[in-house]
Amino acid sequence: MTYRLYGVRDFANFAVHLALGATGAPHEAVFLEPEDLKSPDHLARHPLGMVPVLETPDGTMIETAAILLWLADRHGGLAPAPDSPHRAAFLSAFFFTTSNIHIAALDLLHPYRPAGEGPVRAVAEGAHDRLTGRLTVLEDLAARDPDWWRQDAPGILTFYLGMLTRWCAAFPACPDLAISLSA
Ligand SMILES: N[C@@H](CCC(=O)N[C@@H](CS)C(=O)NCC(=O)O)C(=O)O
Repeated sequence: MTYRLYGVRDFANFAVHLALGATGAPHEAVFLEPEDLKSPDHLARHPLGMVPVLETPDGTMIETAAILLWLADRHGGLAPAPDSPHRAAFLSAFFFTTSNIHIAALDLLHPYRPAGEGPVRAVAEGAHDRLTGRLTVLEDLAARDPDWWRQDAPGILTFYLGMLTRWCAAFPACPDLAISLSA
């Protein structure tokens, strides 16, 4: 079966698209417009009208982290295998990224969401500080067990983090609070 990935350009489907490409498995990407996400057709795929959505032989999947981990387990080579001694460190860093870094990135990109337009600057500055601190934590985790962090063999963590850091560099609501990729 050909995987079918539903997404919007530059939304969270980007990491899944990179992972699908790395598996070499047949896949197609269906790009929607943001205004299509709450259509009955898409709400039938995702109860909140979000992306990514991946159609697989085992059924329709939602949630970026779940999809990435499922692809890694199914196809191998994109993360330490369940019996690998590096699995524990990898899972810690992967879920640190999906929860702590992704959530902070959303506040940098959409600082009006928590409480409207009033505190936008304060929310964005707080997000920038949290991101800087949390990326430093991730660097410390990587230094402890760099096996899953090899640049010659990018995997699902690299794809996820690459997407998040690209967002934080390219799309912050306050341009002066962009996260520097070189830093
Ligand atoms: N926890 C979900 C979040 C997905 C998510 O936030 N998707 C955004 C795009 S990056 C979305 O679909 N936004 C459209 C909307 O909220 O209407 C996941 O990781 O898949």
